[in-house]
Amino acid sequence: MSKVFIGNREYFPGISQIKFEGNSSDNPLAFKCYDAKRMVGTKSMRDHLRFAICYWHNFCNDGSDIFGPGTQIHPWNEKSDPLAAAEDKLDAAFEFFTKLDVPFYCFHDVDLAPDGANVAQGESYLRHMVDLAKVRQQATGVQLLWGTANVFSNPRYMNGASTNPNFDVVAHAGAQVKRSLDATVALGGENYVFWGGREGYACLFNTDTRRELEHMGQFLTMARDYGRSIGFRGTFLIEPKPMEPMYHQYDVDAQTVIGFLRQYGLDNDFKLNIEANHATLSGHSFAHELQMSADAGLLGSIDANRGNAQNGWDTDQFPTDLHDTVQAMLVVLASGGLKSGGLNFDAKLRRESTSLEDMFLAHIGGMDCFARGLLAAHSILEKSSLAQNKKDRYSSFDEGPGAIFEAGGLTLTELRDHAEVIGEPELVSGRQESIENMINDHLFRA
Ligand code: XUL
Ligand code: CO
Repeated sequence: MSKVFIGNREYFPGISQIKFEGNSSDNPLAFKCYDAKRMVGTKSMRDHLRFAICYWHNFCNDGSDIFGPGTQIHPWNEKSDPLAAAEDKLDAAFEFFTKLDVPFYCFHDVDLAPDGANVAQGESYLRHMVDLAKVRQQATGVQLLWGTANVFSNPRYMNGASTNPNFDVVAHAGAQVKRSLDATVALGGENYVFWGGREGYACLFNTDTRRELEHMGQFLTMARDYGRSIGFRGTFLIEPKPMEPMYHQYDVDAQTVIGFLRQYGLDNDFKLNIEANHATLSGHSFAHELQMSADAGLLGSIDANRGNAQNGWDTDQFPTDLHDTVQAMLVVLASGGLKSGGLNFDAKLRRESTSLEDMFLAHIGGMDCFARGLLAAHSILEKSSLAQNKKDRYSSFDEGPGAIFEAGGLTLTELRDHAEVIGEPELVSGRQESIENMINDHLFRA
């Protein structure tokens, strides 16, 4: 591709297409491991990893936090007219996507277009931006991994969106989800995400939790039905998170969400979008949350980032921990791959990282980190005895009374009688240290 920007202006001058240069390269603006076309097993790295860039952290935020204003100056943010600024932002975004050569991107409705002064204006702004995005998708081949609605920033959502105690607010959330579903379908989005940003509570004693959860089930059912009625054939995703911004959020973790989806009969249409930093906020590991989702057949997609081990907040840092990515890719590969999901970098630059080049460096690092994780995980699954050892560990359930127990054919009394007959079982090592050493060995072979 000779020209990797769309409009008349280049927003990242001096940075050309990021290329794979291999492990020996010292060029910070090159991939050391991510080689899109390289085959790993039967699929290319590009198809295994299905990287996506998020709109919000890169093009909408400027480093501001609760203690001070933004530190990052963005050339796409110069115009005072919000629609004109949104158009510049779109061009900058597609230049960035193509220079990094990622296959996908993700957005909230209000990332792409200004919110508008009322429902109709918001819909019309979004339709305008969707038309422009469609042209840019066609010109570059970049596709939409998922769309979503931001139903947590506007002050009206301070007490939640679908779980708000005021029905009129629930209606506004409906309007935003409807326009976001329309946008996602118009752009061929493969998934549609619900992150329950303020679906929860700050005070248990002014909250009817039973009623709020029923409203959430009802709302998601309506969204599912509307999406299907306009031809959305992709996957709906729920992104668990236990807290931040609320003290308690209903979508605490994967197992809570799986139970909720089954209770409301939504588990044929919905899967989970697991975010690494949300997993650690809920007191679990990233790999644990992926495994729980995979076990339920509901692993949909991933928001790739990491937290900070010392403070535990949702710091949304770029993934750099190889252990995290190997463990994640072990679960992903063993469960059959990402299918229609992807690896969306829901990660932001540190407030102190103020150059536009930092955006590239952060994504290059994250992509290489997952590529290395992919290679190590593939090597472990191909060459080590990990899977066989796990299978062997449960072999007492493969035949005899164990198999009858699994099939539901034993009573508690028969279980007791078996214990009496066999006496004290022998202690069998779980060999955890051997597994941990083996993962490290494969990491440095990858
Ligand atoms: C917030 C978060 C969101 C969702 C989309 O913690 O992860 O950006 O991914 O609303
Ligand atoms: Co996220």
